[in-house]
Amino acid sequence: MATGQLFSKTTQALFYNYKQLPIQRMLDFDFLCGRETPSVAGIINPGSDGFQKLFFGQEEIAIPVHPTIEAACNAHPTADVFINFASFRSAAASSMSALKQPTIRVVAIIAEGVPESDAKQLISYARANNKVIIGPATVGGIQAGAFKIGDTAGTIDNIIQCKLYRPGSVGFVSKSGGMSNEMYNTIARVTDGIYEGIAIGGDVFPGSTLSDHILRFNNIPQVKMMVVLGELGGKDEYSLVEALKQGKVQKPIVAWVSGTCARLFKSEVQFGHAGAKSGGELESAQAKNQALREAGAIVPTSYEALESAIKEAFDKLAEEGKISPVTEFTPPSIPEDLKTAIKSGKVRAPTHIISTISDDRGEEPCYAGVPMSTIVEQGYGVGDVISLLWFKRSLPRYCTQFIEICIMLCADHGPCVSGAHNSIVTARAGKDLVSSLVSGLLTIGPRFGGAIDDAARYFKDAYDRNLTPYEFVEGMKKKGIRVPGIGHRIKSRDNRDKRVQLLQKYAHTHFPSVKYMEYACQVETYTLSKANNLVLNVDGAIGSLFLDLLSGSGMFTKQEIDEIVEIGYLNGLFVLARSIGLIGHTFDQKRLKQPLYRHPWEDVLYTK
Ligand code: Q5B
Repeated sequence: MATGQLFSKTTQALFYNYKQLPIQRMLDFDFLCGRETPSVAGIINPGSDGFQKLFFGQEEIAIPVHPTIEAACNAHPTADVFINFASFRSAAASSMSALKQPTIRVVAIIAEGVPESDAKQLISYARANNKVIIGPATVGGIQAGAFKIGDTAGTIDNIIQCKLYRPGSVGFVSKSGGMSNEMYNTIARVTDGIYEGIAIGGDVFPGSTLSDHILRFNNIPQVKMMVVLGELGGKDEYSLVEALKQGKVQKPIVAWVSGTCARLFKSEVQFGHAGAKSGGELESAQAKNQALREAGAIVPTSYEALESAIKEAFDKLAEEGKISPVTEFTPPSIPEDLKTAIKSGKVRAPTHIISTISDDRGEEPCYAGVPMSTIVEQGYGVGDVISLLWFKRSLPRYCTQFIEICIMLCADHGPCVSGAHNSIVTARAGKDLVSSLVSGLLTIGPRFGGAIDDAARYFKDAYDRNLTPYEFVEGMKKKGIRVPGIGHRIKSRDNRDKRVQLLQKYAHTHFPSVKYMEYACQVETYTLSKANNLVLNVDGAIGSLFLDLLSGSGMFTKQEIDEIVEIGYLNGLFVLARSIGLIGHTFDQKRLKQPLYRHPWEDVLYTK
């Protein structure tokens, strides 16, 4: 790289902290300039690694993510710029760590509020080791058509307008990042544009000074003139005055120190930057402008006259034949992000998912249109929530209470049933909660707990077709199908299932009609005539009673009832309820520190 050059069209950076927008802006700038390689080689996201997808023009690229600065530098030995987007709390430590890496040459520190003592240490280390710091409290810098730090120069539109996608002849340095955006525009209007622009940052102790960059620009042949935008406060501009006096700068400098209005205030004013306050006459904008003027810089009489001063200086160089014509080209257009295009109404895109039960986009989540606050403030219960999320409507309280009773009654049925057994064995095998729960849930099916839907289907079909219990049961037998909802391993005519009785009692009291349940009871009377354990079980009771709820509540059309039965909503009640018990069994085993379960040999019939 030529003397004085900080960057080139092949410069690559390591980006500290994952900040999607500034990284994407760097890559968009690269594409605009026709760079062949992305200017961000790697991202350091402390503690995590992998890849981050970003766009390079129209293509998506995967940029490696590294957990430490060392790892990133080892992986990308040619990336010599470190762009530090750490917070002010960790900016100093991470910057020092980057400066200590042999591969890193330039460190840009974006954070504001880095302690001055830390900044001084960074500066002295960088100077002793021939490294360059830009910042702290900076937006960064840009070499037109080659390399850009983070958010420098703002949006792509601004970059195009300021022709920053190709080099001009002006070296620009300022304290303020915001003002540098403004100046890129001004300079583009009256010259052939920026060659390089740096914002050194507004802190009292910047990592590199105005004169550091001016002296650098002086050595870059492509830079034909320089523009400096200083500000009141500090003495940085005087080192430039000194350099001018010593004849170290041979190219024209147009300079302006802003903050001349400070005198209009009665007391001292602190402007936006930490360093932007006048400590005395010497640090005032007027004094610094005067000193620069006397040292040979072109200093206009006001900020408003700065543009014409730049124009004059540039035109003079052009007249003297010192400006080579810029090769103009139309930069490629950057494809707009889909999100932005949709927002502006330019495009429409098909969605991939349709959802009708809940919405989390507004101020508060809604279940079937009912906001969370209503659910809480109006004392909704779990039954009401199920009613909203499963049935997409607010059912009457007697219905939602029935749902809650089903859940309470089916929450557990001891440790010996299939589901609990599986969860217990899984928990004792050292598996986690979700594995133990799921292993229990997987037993729910046509024999255990998952007969509610089939019970509802068959009872409904038989009742609606006016089949007698005899015709129904014998018809099922002929087809070789056990009647879902009938039969139990331990419950019988003499040991009735209390849950079934409680559900029936509730329905008798609250439901307008229990015709399906009564039909199920008639079926039970018939099956009990065959065997003592062929009782209406909890699945059969819930299945038949839910038919009564659906048809008796007047809240569902016939078509909706058919759909609910067809899709099979009702096993969901058992799944939801029994999850409570399965979780309980899992915790129980873990609390009791139960060892790995092994089934006893004595309990297995080994035979051929
Ligand atoms: N037979 C439940 O059978 C069970 C018959 C039948 C006609 C029937 C059985 C069955 C339908 C599915 C059902 C839900 C497998 C049950 C639940 C939750 C639980 C569990 C808990 C909890 C029990 C003996 C004879 C045979 C069979 C005949 C049996 N069922 N005929 N329709 N439904 N029911 N499941 O006792 O002539 O000798 O060959 O599949 O509704 O899961 O607590 O444990 O909360 O956790 O093993 O309550 O009824 O009887 O198989 O030895 O059969 O009766 O054809 O006749 P068993 P098996 P045959 S509630």
